[in-house]
Amino acid sequence: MRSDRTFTMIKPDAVAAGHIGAILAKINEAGFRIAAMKYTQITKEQAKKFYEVHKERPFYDELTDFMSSGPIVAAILEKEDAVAAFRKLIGATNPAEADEGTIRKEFAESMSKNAVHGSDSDENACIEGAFYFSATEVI
Ligand code: RTP
Ligand code: MG
Repeated sequence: MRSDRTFTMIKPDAVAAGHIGAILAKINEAGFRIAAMKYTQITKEQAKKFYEVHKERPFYDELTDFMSSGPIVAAILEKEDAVAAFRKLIGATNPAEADEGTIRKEFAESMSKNAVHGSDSDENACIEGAFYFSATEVI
């Protein structure tokens, strides 16, 4: 399992607020290389599949409604220890607890509308990247 890749989505709240460019700039400045990128919108069914690990959680329905509510940017990013480095860059799930300088501190509205997703393990980064990109779409 490679450890230099993670998967991210710029979520519908941040896309709707016009933050795609600013968030990509922070990702660039932090030294991530973009290996794949797509502007797209997923259906409720696709969101339920993507977030299947959370299906027993109380926020599953709200989360999958939200993630299918508007366009997103999906991307595979490369950097050494990508998963941990990217989760540090995005900050805590709840923006009220996110450190200064993190993407969620700057751009997230709330716990549910929290601007970005970042994979939580190398294995999930691989699974989540494959959900959006075929092998030939990863450069
Ligand atoms: P993500 O997967 O989006 O990078 O966020 P995360 O690891 O920090 O958080 P996770 O526990 O995986 O939860 C996935 C997303 O579900 C929403 N959530 N809402 N209302 C709530 O209590 C609640 N808890 C989680 C968030 O949008 C979170 O990013
Ligand atoms: Mg997560």
